[in-house]
Amino acid sequence: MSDCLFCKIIAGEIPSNKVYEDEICYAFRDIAPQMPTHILVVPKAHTANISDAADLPDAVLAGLIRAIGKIAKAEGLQNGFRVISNCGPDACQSVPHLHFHILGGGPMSEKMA
Ligand code: DGP
Repeated sequence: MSDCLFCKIIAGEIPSNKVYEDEICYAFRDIAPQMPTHILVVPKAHTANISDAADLPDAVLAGLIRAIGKIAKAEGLQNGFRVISNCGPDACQSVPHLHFHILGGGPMSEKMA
């Protein structure tokens, strides 16, 4: 989508700190990290969020989860990490392109919201 921030990052039109890329997804460091490790994993195909993710092929959905696991290993998050995908206004989704936050690098609260 031409006016989508994350589509522009994937296309290299806006710079990003890339950590991983394959045919399905692109991953880069969050501009405002909330943990020592805070990475965004986004599908190259545009869809707004999980509510619309049924539009994506199963191979893309599976590929995203596989990529998250690979990235977490490569980042040394053996002690654990959290994966969050904000969906819609109640969850404060600010960028309407499906993305998964990988958060780690230290202990987190048991409380998730
Ligand atoms: P969410 O609130 O779940 O939609 O998360 C969007 C995240 O995207 C938020 O943590 C900040 C991050 N972000 C926004 N703009 C940019 C950008 O231009 N570059 C990078 N690297 N991250 C961004």
